[in-house]
Amino acid sequence: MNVQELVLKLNDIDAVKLGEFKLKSGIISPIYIDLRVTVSSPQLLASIAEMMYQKVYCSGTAQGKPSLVCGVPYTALPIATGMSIAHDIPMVVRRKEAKAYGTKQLIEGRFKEGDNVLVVEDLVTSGASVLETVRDLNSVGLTVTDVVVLLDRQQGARETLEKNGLRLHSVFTMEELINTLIESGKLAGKTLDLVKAFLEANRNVTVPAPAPAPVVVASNKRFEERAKIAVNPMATKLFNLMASKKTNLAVAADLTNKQEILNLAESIGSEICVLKTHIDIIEDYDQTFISALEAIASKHNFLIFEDRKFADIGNTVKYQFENGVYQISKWAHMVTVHGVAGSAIIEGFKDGLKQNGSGLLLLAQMSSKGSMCVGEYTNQMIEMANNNKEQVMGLICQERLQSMTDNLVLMTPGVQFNSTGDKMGQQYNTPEYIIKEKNTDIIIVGRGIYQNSQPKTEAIKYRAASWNAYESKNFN
Ligand code: S5P
Repeated sequence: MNVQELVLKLNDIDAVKLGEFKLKSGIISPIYIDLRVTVSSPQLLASIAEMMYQKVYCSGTAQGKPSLVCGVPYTALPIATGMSIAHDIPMVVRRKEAKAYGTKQLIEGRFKEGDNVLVVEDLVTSGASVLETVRDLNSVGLTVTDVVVLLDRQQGARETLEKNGLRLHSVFTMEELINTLIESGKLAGKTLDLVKAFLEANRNVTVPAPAPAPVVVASNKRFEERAKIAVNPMATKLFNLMASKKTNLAVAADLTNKQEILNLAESIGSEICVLKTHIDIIEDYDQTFISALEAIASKHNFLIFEDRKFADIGNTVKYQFENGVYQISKWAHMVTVHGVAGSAIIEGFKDGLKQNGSGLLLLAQMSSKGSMCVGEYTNQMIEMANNNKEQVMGLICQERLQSMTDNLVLMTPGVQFNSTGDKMGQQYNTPEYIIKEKNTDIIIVGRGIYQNSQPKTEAIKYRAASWNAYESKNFN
């Protein structure tokens, strides 16, 4: 099959669409090539994979056969698979997002450092997506010299990739596609004018370098230093409290009877920096509970964290925070907030936070199996925290990502010494792993302590494990 025949076949299966389409880069285009439909035409798909392979290895520019081919979900994945099977070249797959749990691999498949990878994409526009793929491959020690695509939309990708030391091979360009459509009478008149004008106007799209891959990094500052950087007053208070009391243990007091919670607080109060409540699970709740808990908190010097997980519109969370039976804003030093409603939710807390100088903890990642707080959602939560430093004191997360700044307190639930999980989706890691490997600041332990027959003895062990892990880190 030659290029003209291929283009007409793609046109026949509706892979070429004319109209108004928003590209990933945000540009509106009058022509859109949707190669996803090729999965419905296996013969054509096999030919595409072969033509792409030939383009790289018969043009004489590529240096020998690659060790691996890399497919990027979704469109290019079946193409790369076809190439891998036909030429017996093992494949790796670059995930769009690293999984939050399990093996946490960004690149799936077996490989060794230094392996050369041929990146296979369906099409390139500006080259930004390819650069992201290359970045992730490089981050695990793989090298990339050649990139093959079916279609080069001729909007700057070739130049951008060249600048980054990458050779781009394309089976056909947008110009060739359009010429073929014109010659066969499939593109004419006003639509043709629109397409031509668009291509001319968007010939060279410059792309900013892709954002760095999400990596777990340690803070090099001690809590005392971070207290000075923190903007939210409760974050400052908590950093100072941890530094002076020498504890980064928070306990989740998920008991349903107020006296049981007070007994627990009294017994472990000396070991913790924070006591976390779920106020709405207490069966015999009344206002006396709060004053009693506050007295214990000031005696033992810990803060009270109400894990309300607010998630509604600003107006509703304002009521939920300040009113109702619990009047949370009056006593909680910190509360948890989900980001599903968008950043305007913060507005609902502004008045209430002033009452206590308290702070918000945004749920950036969750410990439960199948959590949807991953990838772009996590990034958005970090951004929300960075944009609202006065209100947001920290994040609930499972790891410290590069974009999590030192002013934020990072708290991690899902911690136990001797369990990997429960029957309801909870997943556990050890204190050492969370503080030392995942670089967060505070462990939150619930059942590991309050269900133990000796909660105080157990709290002492958790405190020592997480504080020693903190002290063993490298600081400036
Ligand atoms: O992702 C999360 C966020 C939170 S706040 N996973 C969690 O488990 N939590 C809370 O931490 C949860 O509501 C519970 O109160 C505590 C963990 O308790 P454990 O008994 O599983 O240690």
